[in-house]
Amino acid sequence: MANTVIIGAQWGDEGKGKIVDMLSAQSQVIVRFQGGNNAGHTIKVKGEETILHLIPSGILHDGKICLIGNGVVLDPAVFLSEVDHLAARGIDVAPTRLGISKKTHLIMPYHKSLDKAREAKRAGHKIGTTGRGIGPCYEDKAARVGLRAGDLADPGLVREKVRHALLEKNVLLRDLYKFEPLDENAVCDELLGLAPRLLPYLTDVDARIHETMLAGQNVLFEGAQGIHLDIDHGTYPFVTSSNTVAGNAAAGSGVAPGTLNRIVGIVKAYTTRVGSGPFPTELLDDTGSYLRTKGHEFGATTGRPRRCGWLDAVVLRETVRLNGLTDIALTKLDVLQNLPALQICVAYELDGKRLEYLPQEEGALGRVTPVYEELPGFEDDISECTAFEELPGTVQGYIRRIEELSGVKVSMISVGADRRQTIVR
Ligand code: 2SA
Ligand code: GDP
Ligand code: MG
Repeated sequence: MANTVIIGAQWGDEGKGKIVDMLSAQSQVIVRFQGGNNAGHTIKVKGEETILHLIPSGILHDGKICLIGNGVVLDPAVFLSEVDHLAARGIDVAPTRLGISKKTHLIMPYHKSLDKAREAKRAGHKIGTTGRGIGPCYEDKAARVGLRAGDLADPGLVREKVRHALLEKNVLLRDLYKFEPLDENAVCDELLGLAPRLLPYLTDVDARIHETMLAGQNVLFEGAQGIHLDIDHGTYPFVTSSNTVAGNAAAGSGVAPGTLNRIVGIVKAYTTRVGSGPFPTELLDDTGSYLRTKGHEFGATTGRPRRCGWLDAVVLRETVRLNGLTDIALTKLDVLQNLPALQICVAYELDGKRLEYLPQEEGALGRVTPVYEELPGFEDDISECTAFEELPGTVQGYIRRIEELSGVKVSMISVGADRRQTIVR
């Protein structure tokens, strides 16, 4: 299988958790390389659902090593509660199989306050963040004032960095945003109180991945969110604060780009988006509600209803180009059952011109009109199909059309949330 990167090809929630869980069987190490607990990755095994926000989706496989890379932003309390939750279910979460890079930046209480305060202030043009402090934490990383996991071993350094941070953040919170300022000692004591439990998990993630690769074992890189939420290439400013593109699997975990040999794009058979921002194929009608209800399209972290729409091949082609997809895993195909016809957006129209690509000027994507191609719908229940040939001809046609439009082979087809409901071609 080689070293594989899994990325969300659209705006997130494509079913990355399910596919990472499945491919973990063939990997020794599974690594998260960006984002934080804004992510909600769902895995279903024999009817039992697990939602992971920080810990890699390989954790349900005995003996696999799960690592959190330097590109992630980590909320210490959320990490420990996820550990406790899994441990209570009998899953091994010992530091021997779970590690955090010493270079991983920590989400602090003032990051969460600032995230919420800024969203509240953006009345009318909210980004729709998850409120988990993701953006402010990455801001501090870029400003070179962040706390990193490795700092936990040095209480003096933690106190100095928190004091420095609060000098600025409390002015913003109190005077600009009219939010509660934070107490320096309380912030430090809370974090340092968690340190004894966190320190055993700290490790040299990049060195461990390197050793795994040298031993000829496979490493799986688990992307979060989706390509069109990328801080550089997404629908800016309605994006998350990290690079979600496959290239960041290298920078966000500390491996050489040449070691990444397979890039799998997870493509939902339709499109969803949670939060604000342009979404050309959005359906604000009964079909959109049908997809939301049948696909259970509600945020796995915040519970927010997801916006739903048709598959967008323009979005998909850009994902193929930005990431060099070697293959596609097509998910939630079963959700399309019983729709009279299926639409795929193949191009846009903007100011009377046909576009085959996403316009890059801010706001322009919000003004395009999708150009649709109609394909026949299907009525059969496909959720128990185990081979491509068992799928109805119309469904096979839909998959082949996606391959033609994207130029990439659909090598996995997901027809239900459970691990076993996957067709491998
Ligand atoms: P943030 O919190 O700063 O990263 O928010 C910025 C934008 O990124 C979007 N975003 C997401 N989009 C889809 N899924 C995500 N994870 C959760 C899920 C979302 C949830 O699995 O359902 O529960 O609401 C995720 N995380 C961030 C976010 O909506 C903003 O548009
Ligand atoms: P992720 O963030 O990409 O991991 O995706 P989420 O977990 O946020 O959302 C995907 C949802 O779809 C979860 O509830 C999954 O259990 C579910 N799911 C994944 N694949 C399929 C599928 O093929 N069919 C159906 N019906 N549900 C699926
Ligand atoms: Mg999700």
